[in-house]
Amino acid sequence: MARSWLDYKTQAWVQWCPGCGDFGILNSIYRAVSELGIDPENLAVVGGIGCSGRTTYYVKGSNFHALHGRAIPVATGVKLANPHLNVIVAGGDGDLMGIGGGHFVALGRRNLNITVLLFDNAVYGLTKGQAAPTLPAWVKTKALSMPNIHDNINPVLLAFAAGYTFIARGYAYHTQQLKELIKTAVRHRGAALVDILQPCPTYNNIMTNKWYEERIYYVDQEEGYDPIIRTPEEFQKKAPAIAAKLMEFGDRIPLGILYWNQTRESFEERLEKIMPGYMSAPPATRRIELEGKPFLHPFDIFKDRLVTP
Ligand SMILES: Cc1ncc(C[n+]2csc(CCOP(=O)(O)OP(=O)(O)O)c2C)c(N)n1
Ligand code: SF4
Repeated sequence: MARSWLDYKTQAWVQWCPGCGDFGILNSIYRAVSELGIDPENLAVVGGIGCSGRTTYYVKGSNFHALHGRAIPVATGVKLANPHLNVIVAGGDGDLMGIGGGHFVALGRRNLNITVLLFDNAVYGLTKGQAAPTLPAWVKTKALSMPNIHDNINPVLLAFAAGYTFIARGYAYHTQQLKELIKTAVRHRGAALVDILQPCPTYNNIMTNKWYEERIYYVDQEEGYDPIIRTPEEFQKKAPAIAAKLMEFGDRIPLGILYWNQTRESFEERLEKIMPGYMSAPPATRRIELEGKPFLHPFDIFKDRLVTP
C-alpha cells in the first residue's frame, strides 16, 4: 500500500538543536520507509543512547531505545525472533564505534539482515561535545580543552573488515541521496552500514557544513569505480581498489555506495539450512500456549540439569 511519510511521524516533539544534521537523517528515514511501502508494524528502529538514539521516538514502528552501545544486540534479538521485520539501528559514533564497537563487529561476522545508520558527528553530542571515536587526531573542537590525542576509527573500513556486505556513506543535509542510500541498504539482504556524516552545529565547530561541502563528492559521478561484487572471484579482483576507496577521508571524502557484495549468504539463510522452517515459522510467530495453557515447561527442559537436595 502506498504510504505518505506523514504516516511514520509520531506526535513526539523533536528535541534536537536547530540546524542539527539529525533532522536531515530523520527526514530521509521517513521518506525511505514510505517509498519502500513498509508498514509501521513491520518496522523496528532500535536506538542507542545519544541525541541520535532519540530517532526511536520520532518514527512509528515497534521500536526500542536500548542501553548505551547495546542497540545492535537488541536489534539482533528482534531480527532473530522475527526475520520478517525491517530492522534499522540508529546510533551515534560514540555508541556504535566506542562502547558498542564489539557488537558492531559481531554483526558483520553474522551478516544478519539489519541496516545500521551511523549518525557520525565525531563528538558525543548528548553529553556535551567530548571527542568521539571518529574525531581525527589533533583536532580541537570547542568543548575540548586541548586537541584530541587519539587517532580516529574509520567506520567504513572497520565494517569491510568485519564482513558487512553493503557499505555506503551519505551526508545528512543531502536528503535526496541519503534517502536512496537508506532504501538500498534496507532492501539489501545482509548486514548494511550507512555512515552518515552529520554536522553537530552545537559542539563540532570544525567539521561544519562548509568543511564537509569542500570535501565530499559522489563516487558514482566519477568514472571507473565499481563497488559491486557479483561473484566470489570478483571480490579477489576488486578488494584492493575498494579498500583504498574506503580509506579515503581527508581532502576528499567519497559518498555513495562504496561496497556492495551480493554473493555472501545472510545469517537467516544459514539458520534456515540448519533449522529448516525457521523462516516460515520463526520464534515470534510460534504458539506458546493453547487454550490458556503454556506449551513450554521450563523445568521439563532443564530437569536433567537440576540439582535436587
Ligand atoms: C554505560 C553508559 N556510559 C556512558 C553514558 C553517557 N553517555 C550518554 S550518551 C553518550 C555518548 C553519545 O554520543 P554519540 O553516541 O556519538 O551520540 P550523539 O549524541 O552524538 O548522537 C554517553 C557517553 C551512558 N548513558 N551509559
Ligand atoms: S548536541 Fe549536536 S548532535 Fe545533539 S542535537 Fe544538538 S546539534 Fe544535534
